Amino acid sequence: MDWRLFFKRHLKFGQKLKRYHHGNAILFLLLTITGFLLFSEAFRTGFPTIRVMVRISHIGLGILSCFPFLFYLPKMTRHLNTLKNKVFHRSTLFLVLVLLTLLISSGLVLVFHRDFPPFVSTLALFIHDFSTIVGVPYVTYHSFTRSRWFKRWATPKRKRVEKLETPHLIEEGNPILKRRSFLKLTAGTAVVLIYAPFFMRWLQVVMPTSTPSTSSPVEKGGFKPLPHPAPDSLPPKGGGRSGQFRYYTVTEIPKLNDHNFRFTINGLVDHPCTYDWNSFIQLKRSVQVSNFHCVTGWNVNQITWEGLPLHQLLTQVGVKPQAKYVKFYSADGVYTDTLTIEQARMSDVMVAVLIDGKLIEEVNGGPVRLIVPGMYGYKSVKWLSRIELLDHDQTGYWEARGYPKNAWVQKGL
Ligand SMILES: Nc1nc2c(c(=O)[nH]1)N[C@H]1C(S)=C(S)[C@@H](COP(=O)(O)O)O[C@H]1N2
Ligand SMILES: [Mo]
Repeated sequence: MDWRLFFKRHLKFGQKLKRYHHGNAILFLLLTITGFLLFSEAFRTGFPTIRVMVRISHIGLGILSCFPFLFYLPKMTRHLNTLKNKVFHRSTLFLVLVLLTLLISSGLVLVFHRDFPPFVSTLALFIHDFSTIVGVPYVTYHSFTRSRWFKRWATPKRKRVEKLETPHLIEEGNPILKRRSFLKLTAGTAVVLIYAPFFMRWLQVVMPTSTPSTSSPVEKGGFKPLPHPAPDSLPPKGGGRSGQFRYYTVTEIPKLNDHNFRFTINGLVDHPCTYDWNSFIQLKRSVQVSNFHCVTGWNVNQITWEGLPLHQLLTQVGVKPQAKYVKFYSADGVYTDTLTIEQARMSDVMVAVLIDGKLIEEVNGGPVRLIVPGMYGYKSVKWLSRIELLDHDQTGYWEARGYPKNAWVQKGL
């Protein structure tokens, strides 16, 4: 890479193109790094405090990356003319431009996803992921095979001198081309192998799983007896959910079973109480169908939840007049969130136990999680173990780390 290109004035056409190309390459590298951090589970757990900062940098870099692209567009016709006879070049250029357009436009939709209907953000997230999973391996391959180092390696010294003197004939038997295409193929295979695990991981995230995992204690029968699904719950009244959860946790998944399970309501209430698994599943449940939205853009629709409406629980325990806030604790010992008492009394806020007629899976926050359908997912505490009524507000886990206090999915509520 020639750094001087960035500081020179009055560049020739080819040099200008090179400058955009290099600018693009640097931005793409930084976007890949920040994007990878945002996608990574380990980063969510390890560095939650800087997650929001990384998100802002990713968006800023994304906006910057529009510039080389915009500067290039008016020069595109002239560039294409110079590539008239290079079919391969033209098609890779086309691929790169399509990928960039997809990445930039879907990225913009994701930044402003509150202004779009949820299905648009689901689609934008899919496009953003997909163009990344295609684009990053391609760019890795491209930067490697175009590097000076690779070129030198692919062309033996003796031949390099020769090359200067006599132009090569492009024919099957040409040993240099043979060596080069062999090495390119090897590099290509290596790149595919390196990125395959990421691709598989992404597929797992977005594709509907036909067979639910049976590895967690929840499904292995760690919870007995199993709660009996209501007729509305199985078969699910909502017809079965559409879309995939992206399973998030900022801690290890807490190991829960029917022995150590406890569910407590205390604080400013008349009758504080703690339930064990047996008594908990005796509580009266109801069924609702609702959608789930994450602030990062994915949505799951038509979920049939069965559980305890929170307003009903609050009435049972008797809320003291001083109580103005309701705090939710996760059994992971770290994650908490708080609602105002008015929000907590909304009819669709639920302490959920069954999803589409089955006990909620461990990764999904089971056996008991909160759901607040009107707000972003970070209000929906997983592995819910305690509800406390308070007279003062407390900042939730992600809110303390930069997520907005206003978590309403619909703007203006
Ligand atoms: N205990 C706990 N609850 C949590 C989280 C978490 O990391 N830990 N993540 C929140 C966020 S940001 C979202 S979007 C949803 C994700 O739910 P899921 O992992 O079942 O998809 O859970 C919320 N509740
Ligand atoms: Mo989220």
